[in-house]
Amino acid sequence: MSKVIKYELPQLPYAYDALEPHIDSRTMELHHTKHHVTYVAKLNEALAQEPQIADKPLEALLRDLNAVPESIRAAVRNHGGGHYNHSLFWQCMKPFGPTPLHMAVPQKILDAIAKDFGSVEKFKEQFTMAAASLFGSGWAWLIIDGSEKLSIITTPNQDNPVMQGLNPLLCLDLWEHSYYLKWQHQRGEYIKSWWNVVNWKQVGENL
Ligand code: MN3
Repeated sequence: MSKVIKYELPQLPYAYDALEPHIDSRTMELHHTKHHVTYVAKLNEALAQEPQIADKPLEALLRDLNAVPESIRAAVRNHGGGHYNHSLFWQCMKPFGPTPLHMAVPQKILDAIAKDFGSVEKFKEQFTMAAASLFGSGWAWLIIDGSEKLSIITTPNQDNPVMQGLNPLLCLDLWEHSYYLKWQHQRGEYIKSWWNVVNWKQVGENL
């Protein structure tokens, strides 16, 4: 019998209040213990119905959703996507440090961004614009494709680049639950604030 993978809520690599004042403690706590936890529970629930695919790693399921039985395909897409996206999102942030940007960004990612966007500042401008103009709930991503080219994409709901055969390096949650308590309708303020807590070292490791 194949082993059924039971997903668990990952621990945050920092305290709920560690991203203050850029991302508030209450939002982090609710986001982690109410939203993310639900994606995990519903993913487990779905996979329990089709145990023959439940030994496949989540990334493999998301890369080939057509191979997931139709009865749970939407659940794996939404809740599996939700679990994957939030797990990456937590890692892509870290407590704010006063290190100048050009020193915080590892050389490897600095070079890759310079090649495809001109500079980190230009990349940030483009990413911010893409994130601000996404309609409704979804995510903004920095991705790398099969030919090693970096680009910015947005996805609706809990869809992600893995589902398109792309590899994510950095992601930003644009669902209102990730900023509404602090910023209400001002998504632009949330995005601006979020840049202060981006974990560039992790982005470099994702490359
Ligand atoms: Mn979220």
